[in-house]
Amino acid sequence: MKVVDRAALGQQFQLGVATSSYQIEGAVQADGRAPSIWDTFAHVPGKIRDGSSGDVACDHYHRMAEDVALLAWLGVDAYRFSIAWPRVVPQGRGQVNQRGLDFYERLVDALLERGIAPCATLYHWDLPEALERGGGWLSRDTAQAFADYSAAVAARLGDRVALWLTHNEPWCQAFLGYELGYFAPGKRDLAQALTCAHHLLLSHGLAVSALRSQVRSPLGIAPNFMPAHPASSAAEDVAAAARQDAYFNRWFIEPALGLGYPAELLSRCGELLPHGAERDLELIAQPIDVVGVNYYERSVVRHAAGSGWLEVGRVRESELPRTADREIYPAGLLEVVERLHRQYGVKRIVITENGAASTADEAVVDGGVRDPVRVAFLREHLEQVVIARQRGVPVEGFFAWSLLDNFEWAEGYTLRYGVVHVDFETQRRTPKDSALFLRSLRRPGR
Ligand code: IFM
Repeated sequence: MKVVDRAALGQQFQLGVATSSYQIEGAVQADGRAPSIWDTFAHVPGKIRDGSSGDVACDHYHRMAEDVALLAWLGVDAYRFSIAWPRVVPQGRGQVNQRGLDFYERLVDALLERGIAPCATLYHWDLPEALERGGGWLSRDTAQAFADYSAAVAARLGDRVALWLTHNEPWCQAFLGYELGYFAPGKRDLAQALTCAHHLLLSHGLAVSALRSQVRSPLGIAPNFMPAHPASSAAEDVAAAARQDAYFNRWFIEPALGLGYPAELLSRCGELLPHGAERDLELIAQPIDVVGVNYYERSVVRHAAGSGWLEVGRVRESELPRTADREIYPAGLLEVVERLHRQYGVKRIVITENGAASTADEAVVDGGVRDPVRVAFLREHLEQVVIARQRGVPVEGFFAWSLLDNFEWAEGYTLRYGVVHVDFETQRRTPKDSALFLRSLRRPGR
């Protein structure tokens, strides 16, 4: 076991917590915000496990000052939040809503006053519904609309945001949203998923170009990574793991880094890509400064003939302990960052998400919340970060997911990911033991 303390992480290391707009803000009609695809989707009966929505969520929009005070108490170096496109450009393109930008400006300034670096993600899945009506991510024009929206945000906040991330977990938007129907907009069509994925990548490239001329802070993207391990040493399971890896781990980062789409999968699905997709690869591969890593788990897979186009089956049996929704496999984080650095030559890596879920009944007792699984989870993953840094892998920061219990997408409020407990009846915030653990890692003097 490695010691995880501030000295082991380094004084320059950026320790933070992360959130996203639709999961915490609520106030879905405030100050000119228009609906997003998640407002629509969450209100379709049967889509969200507990029938809930992000209508109120953590009411962060109205409690931002209190939440920034919590961040200051935690002593974090940085805070990663996402900006809601439908607050800033309610119809997706055209008129910029200054009142939407005012909110993020107040947030950024409040963070800076407390010495906390603001790190902004431009897209965490809340596409303006107005764009969806015109084809959403299936329309190439949405990529340019995203770049224009990004430029509008940078025009207001470009002098103060410390790190810009274009997309959060584009795999989830494309494949959970368009292939598997589990996320908004709830489609089930592989060709649509691949089209969405391509337009997300294109929008990333266009946004990076737009931002590059406006801001000096580092730019990047935050895909999710999940090492794919074969269930056995049989050649067909090994090949299945390679396919799963290309599908989940390589589909976004390789085009973004100028390596094109993984050839291994093009033979299975390449004809479903938008016509002329290869001509966009140069636009997509704009130089970026940082790769964000969202890491939660690995997958163990086997060959599953006839199970769909990928012919991969996930094996869930494992001896390892689990959180409320996932196997705990800290070594996978090291595997991901080593690969990014050694195979792809990435020079700056930030862990943009990592965290553990508990069930909804996690409760406040005697003014606190005992969450030993989450404390151990964070400690063990930070240990992997310490090891990575000792091996020369340039991991510069770590954001725990999440600051607050929040709206966990299709799982509603049935899972709690926060280091701070939220009572959704009263909106009372109570730091959990995991918050105290993060606090114990703050820089001296904070
Ligand atoms: O809550 C999500 C977040 O929005 C994206 N990454 C994974 C988290 C936990 O499932």
